[in-house]
Amino acid sequence: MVLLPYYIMQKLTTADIISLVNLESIDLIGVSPIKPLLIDSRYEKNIKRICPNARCVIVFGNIFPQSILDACPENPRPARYTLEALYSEGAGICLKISRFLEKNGYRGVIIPAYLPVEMNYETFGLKGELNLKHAAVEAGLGSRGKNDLLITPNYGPRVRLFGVITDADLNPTPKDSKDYCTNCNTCIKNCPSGALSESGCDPKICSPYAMKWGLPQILRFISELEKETSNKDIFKKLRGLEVWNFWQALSQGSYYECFMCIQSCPVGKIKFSKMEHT
Ligand code: B12
Repeated sequence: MVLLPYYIMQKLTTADIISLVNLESIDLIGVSPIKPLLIDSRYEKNIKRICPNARCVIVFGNIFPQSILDACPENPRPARYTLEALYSEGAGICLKISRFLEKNGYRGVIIPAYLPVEMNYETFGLKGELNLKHAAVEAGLGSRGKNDLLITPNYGPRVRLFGVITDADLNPTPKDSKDYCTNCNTCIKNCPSGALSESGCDPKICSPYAMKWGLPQILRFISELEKETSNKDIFKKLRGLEVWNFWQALSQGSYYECFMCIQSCPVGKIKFSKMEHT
């Protein structure tokens, strides 16, 4: 048996990371310098703590297949299932990047792409370790659209984003100055909750509507339960379909039932041939 040394300190390049990730069929990848992302003291303190001497963020996106999104809102279950698969796929690739960086003597800290987020009364769990949309814009993956999402030239907003912070001195990929949002307002017109407007997305409106079986709805359910006066009615509610749906969302980890701001965007949309029934 040959025991290889765990790591060899080596100069890494952005091309090394791109070729590692290309093997995973990821074609949306870039590197953002860390500095422009530290827009407030919270991010600054946090990044110092999780990755001392952080220099940049490797950011990539995996594609959310459009046909699955097109099945919403009639049936959001395939999209809910796919979302979890996308997050697992991305997490696996982040792990590969992190291990690769460590083998070369550098830190590689994965930014949670979704949950967990820090829970406090200031941000109400609505702020990530780092803003991945911001990182993606800085790395040249696309531009910020009216739907408040990253719009990429080829897939529109139909990409999930992932990031690994590192102290390796990688060359940033150039920022793209083009605006890919066509300003057609389709996303605003199609937002069923009214959360989207010219001034962006209001998370207080989006969250309870889109996360149909998430925390805001669990809290509403509990406060309705508190109003019940008889034990019989309490138990009836506890055995009802809402609790089954909460159980399903909690055990599978998918809470979103609305994807309209992603689905409705015309940028990069595939025109599928019409289905013919004979
Ligand atoms: C918290 C969160 C939410 C919250 C709050 C949303 C919000 N507006 O931030 C809720 C639950 C509502 C939510 C909803 C959704 N989310 Co969300 N969410 C996150 C999470 C975990 C953190 C985001 C964060 O830190 N926001 C903090 C606030 C302050 O940031 P901000 O809104 O960007 O505000 C700043 C900017 O507006 C900035 N700003 C304004 N204009 C511009 C322009 C540029 C160029 C820049 C750089 C900055 C900038 O100034 C503000 C102050 O800092 C990220 C993952 C991550 N770590 O990034 C995913 C993430 C942003 N969500 C995502 C998605 C897809 C969704 C949903 C579509 C859910 C779904 N059904 O799948 C909806 C879309 C809502 C919408 N249209 O915006 C994706 C976006 C992918 C993409 N292509 O852009 C992410 C990146 C998850 C991922 N890993 O892919 N989300």
